[in-house]
Amino acid sequence: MESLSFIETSMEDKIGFITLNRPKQYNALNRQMIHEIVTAAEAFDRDPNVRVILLSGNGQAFSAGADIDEMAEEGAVQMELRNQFADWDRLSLIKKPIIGAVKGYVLGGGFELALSCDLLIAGSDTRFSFPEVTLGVMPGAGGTQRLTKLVGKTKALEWILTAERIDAETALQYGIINRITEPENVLMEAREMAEKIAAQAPLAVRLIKESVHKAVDYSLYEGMQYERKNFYMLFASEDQKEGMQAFAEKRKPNFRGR
Ligand code: CO8
Repeated sequence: MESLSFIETSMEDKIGFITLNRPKQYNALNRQMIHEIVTAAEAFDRDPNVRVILLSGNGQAFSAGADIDEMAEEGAVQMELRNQFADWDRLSLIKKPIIGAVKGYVLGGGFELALSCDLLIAGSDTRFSFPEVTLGVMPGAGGTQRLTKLVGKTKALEWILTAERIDAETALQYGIINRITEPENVLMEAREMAEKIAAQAPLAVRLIKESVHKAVDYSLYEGMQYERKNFYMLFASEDQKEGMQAFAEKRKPNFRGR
C-alpha cells in the first residue's frame, strides 16, 4: 500500500484501490487531496493490470466535503486563475469504471465526489447532503448538475436549497446509489461488484461506460449513433473473438483487454 499525504492506494485482483485518508477531519477534501485522488485514478486508468477503480474513505465518513478552513480564505479571481476545478474535470475523463464505497457523512464536495463515481455501494448509516447553502455558497464541483440529471429538478432543488440530509434508503429509491449494506460490509460488497466487472472484457466495459454516460447528455438519436460506433469497434478486438469462441467451446473466456 502506498501512502500519499491524504490518500492511500493499492492494487489487488485487477482492482485499483483509492482510500481517502484524513479520518480525523471526516476526510474533508482539500485541493491537494483532490489532486492526489485524480492523479491516482489516472495512473490506474493507464495501468493495464487494473480493470476497476474502487474509491472509499478511512474512518467513519466517506467525506464531509470541501475543507472549509482552506475554502474560507478563497477569492473569486484566484479560483478562476487557478482553474480550481480542472482536477475534477480530469476525473470525468477516467475510462475505467469507478465504484464508490461510501458510509457515514457524504457531504458537499464529498457528495460530488460520490456522484463522480459510476456505481455506489452505501452503508445503511450513510447521510448525503449539500450543506453549501448553509455556508453562503453552493455546490461547485457538479452537484447542481449531476444530482439534477440523476433525480430531476424537483428533488434536486429541494435537497440543495434546504441542505436536508438524505438517508441511504431515500438515495436508493431515487437511483443515487446502487445498493445498501451494513456499514462494515461496504468495502466487501463494493469489492465483489468490482471483481464481477473486472472479469468482463475490459474494452467492452470501457465502451459501455462511455456510451451510458453519453446517454445523459446526448439526444436519443445521437446516443444511438454513438452506441453503434462503439458496438462496431468491439468487433475489431481480440476479446470479441475470444468471448464468442469460448461460448461455442463451452468454456470461460480469457479476456486480455485487446
Ligand atoms: N472542512 C474542514 N474540516 C472539517 C470539515 C470540513 N468540511 N468537516 C469536519 N471537519 C473537521 C472539524 O473542524 C473537526 O476538526 P477539529 O477536531 O480539529 O475541530 C473534525 O473534522 C471533526 O468535526 P466535528 O467536531 O464538527 O464533528 P461532528 O461529529 O460534531 O460533526 C459534521 C460532523 C456533521 C460532518 C460536521 O463536522 C460538519 O458539519 N462539517 C462540515 C460539513 C460541510 O458543511 N461540508 C460542506 C463543505 S462546502 C463544500 O463541500 C463545497 C464543495 C465545492 C466544491 C468541492 C471542492 C473540493
